[in-house]
Amino acid sequence: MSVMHYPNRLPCGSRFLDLARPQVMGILNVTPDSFSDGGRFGRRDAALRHAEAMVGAGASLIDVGGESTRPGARAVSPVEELERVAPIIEAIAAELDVIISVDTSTPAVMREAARLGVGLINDVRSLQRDGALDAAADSGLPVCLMHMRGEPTTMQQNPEYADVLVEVRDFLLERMAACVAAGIALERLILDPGFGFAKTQEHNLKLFKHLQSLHALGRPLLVGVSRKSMIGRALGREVGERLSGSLALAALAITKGAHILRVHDVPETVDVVRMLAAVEAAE
Ligand code: 7PM
Repeated sequence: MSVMHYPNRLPCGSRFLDLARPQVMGILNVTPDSFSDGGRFGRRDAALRHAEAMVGAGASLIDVGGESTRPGARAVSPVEELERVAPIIEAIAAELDVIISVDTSTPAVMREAARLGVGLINDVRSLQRDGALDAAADSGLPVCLMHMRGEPTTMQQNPEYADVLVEVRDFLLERMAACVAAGIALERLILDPGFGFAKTQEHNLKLFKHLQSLHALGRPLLVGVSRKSMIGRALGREVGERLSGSLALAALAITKGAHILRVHDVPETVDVVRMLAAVEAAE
């Protein structure tokens, strides 16, 4: 038999991501407000234990983020961001069999994270910072491009779109072209509509309803809606009460062809993925 072609296996550093079935990305925030007890080493161990639990529950990716993208959050220096994420990335790379994703817009963090063994760059700013395209290109890693307008601090101040679907698609197309021009092949790109980033409730719901239209861009889709305000607004639930809404959207995202779900609640989301797969496997 000749060498098989695996169009659904995305190379992520030393590992492969199977895009033939939906994959769960577990969120690991390493901002000072998370894992705050126990000082620096206590934080690293707590983060590692949380990552380990998510991997054990079936996450194939762990998204490590050190810059809070929260509206109104204080800007973090590249050094501070690196001091937060580097020890966690090192610990996960040494201890766990999982693809590490780094949630960053900072070129220096991309370069160092690639050296430490991450398999994916997840940038909510779609490599628009100075030097980010080159840093990502040099890493050789796949990149998740996410739609956002403006900056997290101000993005929710009256976002307006003539047609949110068209504008999200055109933005992603423009960033895809910028990546190709910088030497990042299309085959390395993952796309994300950026739920909750510079969007009203109506924008978020419309984007979700028509998620399938983004398949026209020809690349795998990542969806991040876990515990977000769009669930809070639709259901009138505080952030700690959004699991059912998150799982409903996880099931719907898979039904609409999403490839990667970025979530807080890994065991529950993996059950959703497995339940849908069981039904799909029937005659
Ligand atoms: C406050 C507001 C805290 C928003 C955290 C967030 C996404 C992401 C984030 C996403 C990709 C969250 C977000 N969201 N990366 N990073 N897609 N690719 O709720 O939707 O986790 S941060």
